[in-house]
Formats: sequence, C-alpha cells, structure tokens
Amino acid sequence: MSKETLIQQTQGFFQERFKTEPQHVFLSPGRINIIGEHVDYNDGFVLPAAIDKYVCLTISSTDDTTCTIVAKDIEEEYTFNLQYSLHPVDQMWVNYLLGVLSQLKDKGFNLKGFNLAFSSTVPMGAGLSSSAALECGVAFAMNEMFSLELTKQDIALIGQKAEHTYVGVKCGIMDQFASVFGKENKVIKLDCNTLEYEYHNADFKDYSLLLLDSNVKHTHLTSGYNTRREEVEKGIAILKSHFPEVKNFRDYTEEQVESVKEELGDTVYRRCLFVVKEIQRVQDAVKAMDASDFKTLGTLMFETHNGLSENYEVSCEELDFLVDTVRNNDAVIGSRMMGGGFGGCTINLVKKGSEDEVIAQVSKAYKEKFTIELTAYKVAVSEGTHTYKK
Ligand code: GAF
Repeated sequence: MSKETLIQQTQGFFQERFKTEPQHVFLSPGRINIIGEHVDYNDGFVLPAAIDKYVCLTISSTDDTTCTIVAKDIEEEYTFNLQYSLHPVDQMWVNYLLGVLSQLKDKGFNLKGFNLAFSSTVPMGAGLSSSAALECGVAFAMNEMFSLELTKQDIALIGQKAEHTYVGVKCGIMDQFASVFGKENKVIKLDCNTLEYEYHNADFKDYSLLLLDSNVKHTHLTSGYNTRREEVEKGIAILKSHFPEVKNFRDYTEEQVESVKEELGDTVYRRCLFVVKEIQRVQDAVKAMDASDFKTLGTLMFETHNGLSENYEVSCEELDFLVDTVRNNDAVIGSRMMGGGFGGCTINLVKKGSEDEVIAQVSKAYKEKFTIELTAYKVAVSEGTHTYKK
C-alpha cells in the first residue's frame, strides 16, 4: 500500500469514527539496519535507516482530558483519562501509547485529551520496528500538538523507555533513533554510547536492498532478548575486572576476550566475542559503503549472520535457511538476519534487476522446506517521523 493510500484510509477511518476530520496527520517510519546487530545496548555503532513503511497517526485534541485511541488494523479501541495514573493493560498495543504518555505526564507536561486513529504499513513482528514507529509517532504528535519543546533525541529516548517499562523489552536505542532521525537516502551511523551520529549516503549503485520476511515470530523474542542483555552484562563485568582501564565493549580486543575465556564460560564468551567483532564490522562496513565497495559490505553482512546464528544465538532455522539459500546466488552479495531475531526478516544486498528472480528462487525453496509463504519487501530509505502536510 502506498503512503498516500495509507494516509487517505486512516483519515477516512478517523472521519467515520469521530464524525469530523482529524486536525493533524503524522507519519512515523519503520527501520532497517544495514549492519550492527545487538550492539546498540553494548555501546557499539549501528547503521540503520528509516524506510518507506509507516505508522500513520490521525489525531485531534479534545476539550477535556479524555483520550480515545483506535487501532484501525485490528479494529480495537481504548478510552482513558489523562487525569488518572496510566498503568500497563492487557491490550499490548495500548501499552506502546500509555508508556509514552505516562512519561510525558511524569515530566510535568500539561497534556490535553485527544482522539487518535492509527494504521500501519510496517509489518508487525517482522523486525522492522513497528513498535518504535508507534511510540515515536505518539511522542512526536504530543510534542507538535501541545508545544512540549522536546528534541528529537528526547523523543527517541521516551520511545525506548516506553518499551522498557510498559512492554518489557530492554531494547537499545537504535530503533527509536532511526525512526526519528531517518533521512531520505541516508543511513545513520550512530554511536550508541554518546548518541553522536552522522549520515552516510544510502546509494548502493548497482545493488538494491531486499527484505525477505520469514513470516515466523518465535515467542522467545522478549525473553531471549533480555537474556542476551544479562549475559553481556555479566561478560563486561568480568572483562572490566581484568582490564579496568578499558571502558567500553568497542575498546576490547578479541585477544582480551580470549584471555578470560575460561572465567567467562562458553556461552558468555561467545556472546562477548560476537559483540567485539560486530562493533568492528560496523566500522569496516561504513568504510566499504563510502568507497562503494559493496562486495566487502556484503561479505561483512554474511559474517554478521554467522555470528548472530552461531555465537549470539538469536537466529532460527527459518532465518538460517533464507540466508543459506542465497549464499551461492551470484546476484546476492550480502545477506543476514535483521533486528532482534528469532524470526522476522533477512536483509539482502541484491544486484539490481535480479530482485524478482531471487524472490522466486527463495520463495519456492522456503515453501518446500517449511510450507510457509515468504513475503518480500523492496524498501526505499526515507524520512524520519514527520508531520504530513496536505
Ligand atoms: C531490537 C531492539 F529493539 C534494538 O534495540 C536492537 O537491539 C535490535 O533488536 C538488535 O540489533 O530491534
């Protein structure tokens, strides 16, 4: 569905539900990540970009403190009053919004009531950060409507905290940052330690980005994710006890990790090794990208997948199969699972003009193996969260 159709349909839905036109329309995008997986919460570097898939929020303020929020795509709604404390509820989608609003209230902002209807073209559970898009979209909307004077960074951090406190995923900052700071045709090199960032051209010349959605979502995403965080925290504590002068994961060498292998234990050792290597890969990938050396970039993507699968253990049979299927296809020079893992998409660097042939090959093999239909997305790198002006 195009952006225009999404906007039109969401506006139409708002009009039908609330019997008036929405005063505001906001768009908040999903994200991809070229490389740098599971390192945002390890003070590493990441290379995400916003994409042309959006959560569209149509919204009008009201005269009191009552809010009605409607999720068009699942036909559910929820009403609450901003005068009272906002606690997490059973309807999971509601928590993304309440998590944001409760923080704004705690910061002392005087919010007014509103009616909101939203709809999304960011597929859910595909590792494209539909949740970050929604959280940042709501924070952005409140900022614009009620002149809260939040910075873009504030909005991203509020989105991340909503995920921690109301959703229960101890995520890093990458997804929310990419959603808010996204720029057309630019990837963001983000230093997750300092939150300094720079834009690099997302021009892959003869290649294009192709996402292949496994359409599986294993339930251990939340638990597996949080466990990985605990494991690396244990690892960094041990490393710091041996090398107190080294402050960050990015500053450790593989040799240093190797030297405390026994004390780390096999699992934590492999997690730490992945993190140290992945942080270095991002640095190498940026250089390769800037030099239009896409073969090297692609090789690094494959290496990332191997590490995520074997050492960080956040892949799954289906994702491994999708990557393995394209390994010997000359039209695909890089492929890896993307996002939190345990399902969702792979990101592929594919020779322009060969996308449909690759989709056909992988879909067929995937269906034969798992009896699951593959979904493919050809994505464009796009603008971050913004107001839609008619
Ligand atoms: C999820 C998280 F939300 C991000 O913060 C990041 O850690 C990612 O998984 C893995 O790189 O999308």
